[in-house]
Amino acid sequence: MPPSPDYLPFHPNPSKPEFTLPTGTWDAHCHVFGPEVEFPFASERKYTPVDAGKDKLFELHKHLGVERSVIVQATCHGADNRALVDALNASNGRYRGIATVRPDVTKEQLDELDAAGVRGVRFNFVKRLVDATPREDFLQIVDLIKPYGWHIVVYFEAADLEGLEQFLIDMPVTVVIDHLGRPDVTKGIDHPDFLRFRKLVKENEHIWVKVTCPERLTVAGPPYEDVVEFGKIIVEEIPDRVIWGTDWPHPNMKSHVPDDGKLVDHILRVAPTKKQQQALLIDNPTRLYDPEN
Ligand code: 0GY
Repeated sequence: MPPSPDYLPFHPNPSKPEFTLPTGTWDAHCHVFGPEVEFPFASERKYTPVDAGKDKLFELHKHLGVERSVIVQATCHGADNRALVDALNASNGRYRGIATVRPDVTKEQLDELDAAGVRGVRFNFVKRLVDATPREDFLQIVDLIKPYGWHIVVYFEAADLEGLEQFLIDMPVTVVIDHLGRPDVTKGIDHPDFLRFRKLVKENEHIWVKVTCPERLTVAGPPYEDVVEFGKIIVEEIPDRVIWGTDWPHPNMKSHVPDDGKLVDHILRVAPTKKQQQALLIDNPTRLYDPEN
């Protein structure tokens, strides 16, 4: 199947970042797509991306100076985690994964995912990406993954936070929220919606935030000036529970093709101090994804 016509491919030639990433930096949110001939996309998918396999990802990380990474299962692969596991197995133990599973997942499958480096599962609430999953299914999955010490990654739109808040507060495992909770950046950091989000993450020690996707949240476009204050305030308010990632290969981008080098440089604006960078890029993701080191 050809790529969706309204979907832009990833940047063919990203710039070299001006910011030299510190040794041991984690890209804690990226994906692998296919290649489709080897790892077909799921029949229930809502979009068909361009192929973006593990070799391309490894190449990008080398170019950017990223050493470690967390590959997140994207909805176009459904609960078929084979492309993810294949990439993890090829990473020589440097990469971790976030899988998608259904409540009927077996212990053998979970064992295999864990051995490959999976450390969590993703619950997706974004209506354009997935059909709704009953809350009971999510709770069953939490029971299954808890013995492995895994966490959950949640993806939702800002408007859905109110209905989800108690569910997230009650989670008996660590919760990592994707893309700053997807705020409406035209409203400002002191708008009641983002204040609700800030309060939630400040008051709940088991909730972490990905300071990711300025390219997705922006209305103004590059260099994402309108997103800076959102990332910066979260880094300031919960410095020990934030992680960063590229979101390569940027599925469903329609406005522009993000330059991954520039996305690295964006870090300097949301985490301007060395201490903040050390926490965001190294110490926090290491604690979550490789606590023995
Ligand atoms: C992201 C964001 C998107 C897609 C997915 O799983 C996915 O398909 O997460 C999106 O379209 O906003 O994190 O890659």
